[in-house]
Amino acid sequence: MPDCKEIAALIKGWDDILVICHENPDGDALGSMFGLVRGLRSMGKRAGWYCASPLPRKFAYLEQGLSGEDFAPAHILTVDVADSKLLGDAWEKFGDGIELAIDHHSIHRPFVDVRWVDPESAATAEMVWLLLKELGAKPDIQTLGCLYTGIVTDTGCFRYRNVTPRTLRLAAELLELGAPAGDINKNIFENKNLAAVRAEVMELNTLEVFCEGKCSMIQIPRSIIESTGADEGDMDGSVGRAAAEIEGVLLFVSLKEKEDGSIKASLRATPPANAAAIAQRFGGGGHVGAAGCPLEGMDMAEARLKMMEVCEEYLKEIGSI
Ligand SMILES: [Mn+2]
Repeated sequence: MPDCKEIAALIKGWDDILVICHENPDGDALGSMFGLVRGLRSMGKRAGWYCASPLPRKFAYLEQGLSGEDFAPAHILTVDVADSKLLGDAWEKFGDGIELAIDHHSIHRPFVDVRWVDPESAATAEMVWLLLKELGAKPDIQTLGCLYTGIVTDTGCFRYRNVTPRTLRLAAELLELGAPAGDINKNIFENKNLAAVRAEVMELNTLEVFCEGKCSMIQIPRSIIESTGADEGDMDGSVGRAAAEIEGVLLFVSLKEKEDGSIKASLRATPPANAAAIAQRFGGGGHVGAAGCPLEGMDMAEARLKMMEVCEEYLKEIGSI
């Protein structure tokens, strides 16, 4: 697999570059995408972006001041995309033209020949920062903010186990150059509207604990969103996640009903439990500490029972119950 230097050498010769991230983007997907686009533009290259989903309001600042450009891309790459399925309509639109994938997911499923995948990186934004330095890009404050956003969101503000000494060093460099870390932290972690808080309190009321106290689960039916009028982009799950922080809980599952009635599970795990191991049983994926999966063909009640069954089976397998 090529390393950062080789990827930089490849991109150096490129122009008219389209950068794509996954649908339902998180802070790392968007921070990596907009950070890379800005960095490439600082080198005088023409670069644009594409995401199959609308930009969540809380991340609007990542795009600010960045003019859209209409051009036929000569080179296309993806950032933070672990599987072509996560590209949404970008796969049909641009799939044939994708030449490079930059990603940090350990469960990356190859969809292009040239890949730079580093599961040691806590965020794809770490890799983008290394790449921009290698390229000699001149990051402005907004570029630094994008990269910081990617790192801070994928590490839960530097709290998760994926944080390495390098993560902190790379983030420190961004701060040294002027990334407005305090403002970004406030915007991402301490900034919620009232409807979102009310919705999350209702979520917490659905809390169930099972498997001898080692699993916790909450449900987010559409009725919660509808009755509170909460904007889903403003719900960061922090109230609901209190369920993951209960003493002794190894696995936390949040079941969310989407607009079309389908159910999606988000999982968080504390060692020795592995969230991705559960998600993979349902055709999903993610990291050891956090993962997600669809629960196809199930309504909320069925999803709840099935997930309880699989969690129990899994905890027995790893000897935790
Ligand atoms: Mn990521």
